[in-house]
Amino acid sequence: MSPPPEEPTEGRRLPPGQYVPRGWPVLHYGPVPKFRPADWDFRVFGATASGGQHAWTWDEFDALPRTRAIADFHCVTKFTIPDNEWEGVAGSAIVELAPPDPAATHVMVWAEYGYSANIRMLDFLAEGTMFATHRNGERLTPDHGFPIRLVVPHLYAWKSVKWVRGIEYMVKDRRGFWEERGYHNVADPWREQRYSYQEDADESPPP
Ligand SMILES: Nc1nc2c(c(=O)[nH]1)N[C@H]1C(S)=C(S)[C@@H](COP(=O)(O)O)O[C@H]1N2
Ligand SMILES: [Mo]
Repeated sequence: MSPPPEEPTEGRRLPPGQYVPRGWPVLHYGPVPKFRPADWDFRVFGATASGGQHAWTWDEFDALPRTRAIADFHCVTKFTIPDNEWEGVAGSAIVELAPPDPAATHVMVWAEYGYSANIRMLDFLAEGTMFATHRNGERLTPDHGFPIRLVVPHLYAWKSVKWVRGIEYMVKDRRGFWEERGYHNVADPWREQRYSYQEDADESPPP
């Protein structure tokens, strides 16, 4: 599940079937949302420990404690962008500030226009998982998810939701946008988990 230790980019092992393109492609479904800081908030809802919701304004969210990680980025359409330096707010920091009910096992990450992706709580808490605001020292551009995008470097990039507006803690797994449309529920690129027909029974959400 985790990538091999740091090696030089030349000759480094990529997940099966992946290649390194020129540049950083922009890929998403639908239009790029306009950021309106006064209307923006980040909500934590669903199975919270308190039973209530948490919300941060843009200024509050942008002032949360920050983390950095260097990681590759793997799209299921087979491009891999190596060595991105991501900076942002760790999933684990959100869990500390807005704790889930202990029964919560999964997180649905929600974006503008209703895009969503489900991940396991362990993916959300993994080292490297964060709501990124910067890549390689620069603010994200609108087409790459400004003001924040999730980054889950150890999973295929459709789980790295752009334009995130909130998360839902779940006590039962449920498919997100692409997971409902034939993509793998777990999405580990090292195991080439591309499509839902490849899922083992224990990798699918309950009926
Ligand atoms: N909100 C949203 N996030 C999204 C998507 C999308 O359609 N909407 N597409 C995903 C897919 S399939 C990929 S490969 C990456 C691409 O990120 P990039 O455009 O920054 O390369 O964003 C992911 N995040
Ligand atoms: Mo993708």
